[in-house]
Amino acid sequence: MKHTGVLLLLVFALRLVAQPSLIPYPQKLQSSPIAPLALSSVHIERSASVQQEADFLKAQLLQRGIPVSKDGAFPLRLNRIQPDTLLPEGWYQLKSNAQGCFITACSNQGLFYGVQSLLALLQEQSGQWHLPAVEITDYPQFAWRGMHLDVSRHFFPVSFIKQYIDLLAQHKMNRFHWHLTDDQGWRIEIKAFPRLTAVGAWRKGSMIGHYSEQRFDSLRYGGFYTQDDIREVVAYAAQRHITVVPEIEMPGHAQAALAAYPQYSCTGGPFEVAQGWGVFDDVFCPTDSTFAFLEQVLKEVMDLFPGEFIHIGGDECPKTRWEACPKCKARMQQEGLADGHALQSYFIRRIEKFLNARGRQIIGWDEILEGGLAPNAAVMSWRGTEGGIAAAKLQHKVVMSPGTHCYFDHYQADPRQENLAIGGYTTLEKVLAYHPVPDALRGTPEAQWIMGAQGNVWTEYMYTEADVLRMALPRMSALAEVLWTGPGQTAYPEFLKRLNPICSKWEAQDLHPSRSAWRPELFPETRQGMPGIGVRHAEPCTYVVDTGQQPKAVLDGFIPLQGLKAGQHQLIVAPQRGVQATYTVSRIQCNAHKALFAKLSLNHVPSKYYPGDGERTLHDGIRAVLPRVNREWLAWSGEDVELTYDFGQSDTLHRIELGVFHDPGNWIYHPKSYRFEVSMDGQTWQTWVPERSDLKDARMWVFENPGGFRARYLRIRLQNAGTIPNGAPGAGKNAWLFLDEIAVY
Ligand code: TNX
Repeated sequence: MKHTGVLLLLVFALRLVAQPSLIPYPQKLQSSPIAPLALSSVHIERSASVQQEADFLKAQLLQRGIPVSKDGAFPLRLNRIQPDTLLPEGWYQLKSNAQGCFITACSNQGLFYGVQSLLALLQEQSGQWHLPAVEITDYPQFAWRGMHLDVSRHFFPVSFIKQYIDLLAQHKMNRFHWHLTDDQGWRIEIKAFPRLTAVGAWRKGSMIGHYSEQRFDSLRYGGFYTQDDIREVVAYAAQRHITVVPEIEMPGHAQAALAAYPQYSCTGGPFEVAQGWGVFDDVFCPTDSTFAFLEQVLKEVMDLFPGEFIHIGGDECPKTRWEACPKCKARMQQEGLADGHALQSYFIRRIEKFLNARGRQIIGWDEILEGGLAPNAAVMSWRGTEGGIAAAKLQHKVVMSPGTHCYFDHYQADPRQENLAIGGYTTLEKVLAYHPVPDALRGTPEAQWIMGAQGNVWTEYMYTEADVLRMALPRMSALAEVLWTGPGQTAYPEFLKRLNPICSKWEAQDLHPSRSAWRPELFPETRQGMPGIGVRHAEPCTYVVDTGQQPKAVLDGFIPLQGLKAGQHQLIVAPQRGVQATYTVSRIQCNAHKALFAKLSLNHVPSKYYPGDGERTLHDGIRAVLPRVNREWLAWSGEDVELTYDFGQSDTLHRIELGVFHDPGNWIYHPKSYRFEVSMDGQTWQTWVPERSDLKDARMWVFENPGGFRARYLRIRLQNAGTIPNGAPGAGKNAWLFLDEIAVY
């Protein structure tokens, strides 16, 4: 009897001390079997130099309604001990038991991380706060744990920047990369050059919709931070052991600055602050007066930002103006510079010298490697990992931020169910699987040059604070787990379980994280040659095809498309145990048609840049909605395309729907001509002339013979538009021919 009682108590306690929802997860955590400790009131004890962390903790506790007083019942102790060089930076220990909660560290930073863990451990149940009894030993795996935010494309007020910094702090991140200047707006007050913000912070309109649509509104848009604002943010971040890394873009992405001071361009202007996104030709002209201007700007920047690194941009600088500019030519001759890349390298080196002389280091995007890396520069690798690898081999410090895993402006789930984004496809699972040390460096001495990684939040398509939060959360959590806990340490299903209550907390605070990772992921998949829809989800799922159908179980993560009536269907997939909220349902439109099950061969393999899923992409039942997710399209540059279908036996066909695309701004053109041929034996071919054709829809051309025609083989010949005509973007280059689902009925 007695034993049963103890056992029950233990089971009850264990249930309550389910794995704590900590992200990033500590290096070592031991849960004690004793029941969580009820906190009615607490008092804070601290070592001498720990005022700031104690104040922070107190404010956080009061915010949660936990009384803090000198004679509070439960002690929380912040204990700073002698520095130990053997312990990694940020190291701390946390022990909580019936006697109190004891956080020990050799640095205030370590204590701060202990405080963050303590706050994350606190659980509220019907108004009563509990702290589980645990023992934690913890430290980070990477030194640079960063998040970036672009405030140029869209501007966010100081109140939001602080919220963002709070989120970094919760994740034990320690670098906030503040992208303050770009073509679409200069956002930092510079006393010596007031026009930078009076003129450069405001644009006359903004792009609406996706870049490929080239549509604009005509609303004045802008904003900037005063130097007081900046000081406030820097101090706020410092209290949270976060260094703010300001970015002042040069020599490219400078149009807003040049709108204010056109004399620092090659042509003299005039310019307007850019309204559209992209890369612009007018950049800083490397004259002495431009350098004097930039040095003055950087002086004020250094006064505001005490951190070691100043980010000087360096990316996407077209050399068009420089190549046509007498001042640039003179500079190149005088300095013995062979080309535009060498001139860019000269530019960056000169700025580096200026900053180094004042005790600062530069960091720049990986283009600063081109033409020769400045002697002490750190590199942020964004165009994949090559830049990072090259810089590490040259023994330069590196922050990894490759587009593939660290661009949180990319889609995080099926674009059909997401708000508009720039493109790409970077799921939460993919971020969690990221390893900041590229394969090529792993296990080599050069790996030590990789300081860590950073998530980038470019805001072309993030108009509001809610947009930023939805794109940054929870991918930031996955990156924090990688950078602190370590790469490859965490299984995705376990991570999702830990993340769920954290997301609920954010939701309660109106900080809405994306819940896309909780929806079943749907994608075209072929099994044993048969097309279907692959389903990836943490739980068993059911599906219905169209409404009013009986749900069926998804078996083996696959829904076959056989047996569907010809035509368009909506497939809805949901977790079997029930739909808890709308975000757990996924939908996809599929087209059942004859070409789904035909054998398709192509005369040319598609471009390696748009390989799709091989020829299957053209008959997988899924029509690409967006032209920006590479895997949905096949594309050919300059080539004519010939598709041959074998339906296995002769059949009656009467309608062909051709998924095409036209976007001259991106060098993509409709086919110049089309031709259809049919055959019964694959040897002798006859031309098929459709009775009706409809080319009105830019994305789908339709051809029909309502009476039908018989064929076993069908060949479609599409002529590439060829060379892009004069006056159009990319004139003289090959046009792209883009194809997607080709449905045959
Ligand atoms: C490239 S990343 C840029 C940014 C854009 C971003 C959009 C980098 C150094 N330059 O200007 O906002 O792509 O993903």
